[in-house]
Amino acid sequence: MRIDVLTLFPEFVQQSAAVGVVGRAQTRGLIELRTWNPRDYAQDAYRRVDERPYGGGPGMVMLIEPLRAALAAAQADAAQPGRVVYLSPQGVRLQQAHVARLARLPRLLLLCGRYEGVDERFLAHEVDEEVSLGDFVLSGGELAAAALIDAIGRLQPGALNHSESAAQDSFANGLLDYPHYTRPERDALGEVPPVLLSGDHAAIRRWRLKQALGRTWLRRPDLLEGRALSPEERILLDEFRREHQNGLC
Ligand code: 9WO
Repeated sequence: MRIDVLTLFPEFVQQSAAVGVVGRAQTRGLIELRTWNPRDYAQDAYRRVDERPYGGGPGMVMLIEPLRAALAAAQADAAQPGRVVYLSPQGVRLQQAHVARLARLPRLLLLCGRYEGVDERFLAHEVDEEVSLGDFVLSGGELAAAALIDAIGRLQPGALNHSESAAQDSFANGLLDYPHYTRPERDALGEVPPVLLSGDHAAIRRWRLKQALGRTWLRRPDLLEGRALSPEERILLDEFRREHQNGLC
């Protein structure tokens, strides 16, 4: 998959994608990441990319022209044009299913805003979708773009090793993750749930599913609203609720 990023801070975006699973996806040729700096496409001697907002008020707005030229250069640099995504708090809230959809595209272009944002006319005519990671404000879109590149990169076929399989992910099944334990078995902070030491794989699978259901019910009941439960899941969640009511967990 080819990802192009329009950003005033190309080194930041490149460095954040150079490590870990996504860095490895790049060396494996699964992701090709290119950055384009609107400042390189500014037309005046000062390489201006921002101006004061019409109507007054604080801060600066990103100019149309350097963005348009940078986007045209990026689009022209590959065989087929790609979908343009702008990262901002005004966008559609991102969810894992949306990430999975974006990860299947052959090409994606991410637009990172700075200052108070981008001239609305550019957004209206050149951006295909606006995406938000959550209801908070950053000082620019780069950190959000880096997060999206990470989420997309790890879903590329071959990016994860077997032990890291995305099928196991929190949200892959619409539930929160179950709790994890490792050595030692006994610690001052507590003991490992005995079922995990039993070697009974069917019992372990049931316990984990029950914990995932129970945590989702406790912490993110909204996720259960939009999800049907199988007969087994219904029984496990009822068990969890009963034990919770009796103070057992
Ligand atoms: C800053 C500001 C300062 C004074 C008055 C109004 C203001 N609005 C903003 C603002 O929203 N700046 C944004 C910074 C412009 C677009 C890029 N920026 C950004 C993206 N901040 N947060 C995000 C973001 C992206 C995706 N998910 C969560 C947050």
